[in-house]
Amino acid sequence: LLLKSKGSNVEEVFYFDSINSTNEYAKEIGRNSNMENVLVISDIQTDGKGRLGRKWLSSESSGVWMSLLLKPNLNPTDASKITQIASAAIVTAIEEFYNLNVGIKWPNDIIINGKKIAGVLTEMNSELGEINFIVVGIGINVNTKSFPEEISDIASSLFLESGLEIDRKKIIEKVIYYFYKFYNEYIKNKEFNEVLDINKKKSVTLNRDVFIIRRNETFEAYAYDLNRDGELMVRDKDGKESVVFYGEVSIRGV
Ligand code: BTX
Repeated sequence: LLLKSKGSNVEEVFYFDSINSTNEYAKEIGRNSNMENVLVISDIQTDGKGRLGRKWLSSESSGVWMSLLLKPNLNPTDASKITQIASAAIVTAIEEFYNLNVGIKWPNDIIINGKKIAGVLTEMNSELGEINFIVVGIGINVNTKSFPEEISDIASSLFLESGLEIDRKKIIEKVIYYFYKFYNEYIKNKEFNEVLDINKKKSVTLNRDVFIIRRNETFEAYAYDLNRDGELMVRDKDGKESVVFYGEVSIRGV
């Protein structure tokens, strides 16, 4: 992999044939060393993770399963922007290789034709209001030919949607390239607009009714915008507007 020469900040790459979860491994490095900008990649994961304790199927080497360990000088409340940076990078990279219309289901799912082809899992370790490290995990179904029945209705791959088989290395390089392009813009220049624009333009969440799950209560609201920080703005039936936090939203029909 030419990751070090392609305009990325990656300092070290750990490559595995098989591992439980690249996020877990990257967190382990984060806890036990001062390294940063470390990329962990595995051909197969035996215990891939999604959000909220969910599982991410990655038992075949047909996808990209990777995690970046970052140590940004950011406020913990800004960590969610890293997810949006990753989503924007994935979409931009995919559209360079495939003639596909890629959508972002706010904030972390990448959707094509209504099916999930990639996801982002961002995990943060912070104390006393400071970030120790962030791990951003990226899973992309690249050349996957079929999915188990439990998820075959909701999951798809770039191959299944396009008929094209592409070397996973190319996808990895492009995603990392765009990730650092957007990340450096944000960390160094506090410039988040391009990422925000991509997240808005590609959103499959905006301009429709969504379900919000808040403190065990579910309500329906109209998602009308992302604010400057990339948070979802919704309007409920009484016209009351509020900001939705990560993990609170589930979108009907997608
Ligand atoms: P999520 O919680 O939004 O999505 C998880 C849900 O997606 C599952 O409950 C299941 O319904 C469905 N699903 C499971 N596997 C797949 C798949 N391969 N393709 C499409 N849909 C699936 C999304 O979580 C965040 C996923 C991040 C995965 C990366 S891989 C590298 C890194 N290491 C790790 O353990 N996780 C991240």
